[in-house]
Amino acid sequence: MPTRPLRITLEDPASLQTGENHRLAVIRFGAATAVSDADPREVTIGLPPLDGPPRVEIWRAPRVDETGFMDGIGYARTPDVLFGRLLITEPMSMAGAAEAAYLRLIAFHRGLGYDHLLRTWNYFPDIHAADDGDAGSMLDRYQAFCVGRHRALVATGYDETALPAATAIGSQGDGLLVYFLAARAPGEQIENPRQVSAFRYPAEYGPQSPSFSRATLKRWDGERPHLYISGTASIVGHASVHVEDCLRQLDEIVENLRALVEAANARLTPEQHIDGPGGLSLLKVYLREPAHVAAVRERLTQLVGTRVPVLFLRGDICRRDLWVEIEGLHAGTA
Ligand code: 3EB
Repeated sequence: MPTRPLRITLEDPASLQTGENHRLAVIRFGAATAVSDADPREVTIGLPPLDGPPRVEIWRAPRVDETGFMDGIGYARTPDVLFGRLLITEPMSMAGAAEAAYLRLIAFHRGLGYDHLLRTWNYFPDIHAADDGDAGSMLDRYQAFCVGRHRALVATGYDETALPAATAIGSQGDGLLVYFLAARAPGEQIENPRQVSAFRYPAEYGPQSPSFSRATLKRWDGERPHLYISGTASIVGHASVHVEDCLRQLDEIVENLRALVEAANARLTPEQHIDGPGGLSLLKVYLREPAHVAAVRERLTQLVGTRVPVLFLRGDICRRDLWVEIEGLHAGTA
């Protein structure tokens, strides 16, 4: 029996008809992070859109079996995949919040029998601020997030070969927002030959290397494969390159995206090959400095063309010397 994957598209908010029951998730972008108490599928990320008409990200599936809330996690599921989201606003250290969030979400996705985490998104404010939790800690909040996430992954028996692709970006508004896609059947971890795997970064970037894979390739019976690409920055090896030069960082990111798509294609038959990055179904561009958006848009169009929908958002990249980061999805209707 063919599986029935989700599709992820950027749309005019007016296309959100009420009562539509094929929706798995609705992701909005605004001034402050918020989740809906009424609809477990809805989240707003505190990442102000920078350019273009209003857009909402909609995940749809042919059949959504159930939506609900469990242990404070809003979710929706199909026979094959599970969307879930949680927002932690209780005052805690960042390490404590990340550990609590991941312990809860892992217990939750496993409890429902969707054992494989394919992709996570992580947003929290003041990403460069000192973590105020652990007394005497010299960590910033991103480094502390990595510590807490890793603690939860170790406690629940995750190993390096099962790490999901991820994004972690500094947002606006209270709390740690995590949302994720899990599945009954595993995806395949893709690493970037131009970069050291994030989970093997040396200690100069923080006491705990970040627990994510560069991309997840997900095949579906009788359907085109999906590729979920992590937030990708101007990093070669493990070093930030072209620091404080936004357009050169963009060039390097596009090279990284090309390398990732190539690494994924090496696992696929020629008929299944993904045309990327210009043929992906969505690019999300995170920019530290709003004033850079026009130049970045122009250069990105030169590099990848006009076919792929692109969303520009104001957010903080986890290393201060990086000004732009791009994530990519190949999960559309084509
Ligand atoms: C990097 O490549 C840039 O900690 O989950 C990108 C994507 C980054 C995900 C994460 C961090 C994360 O190291 C930062």
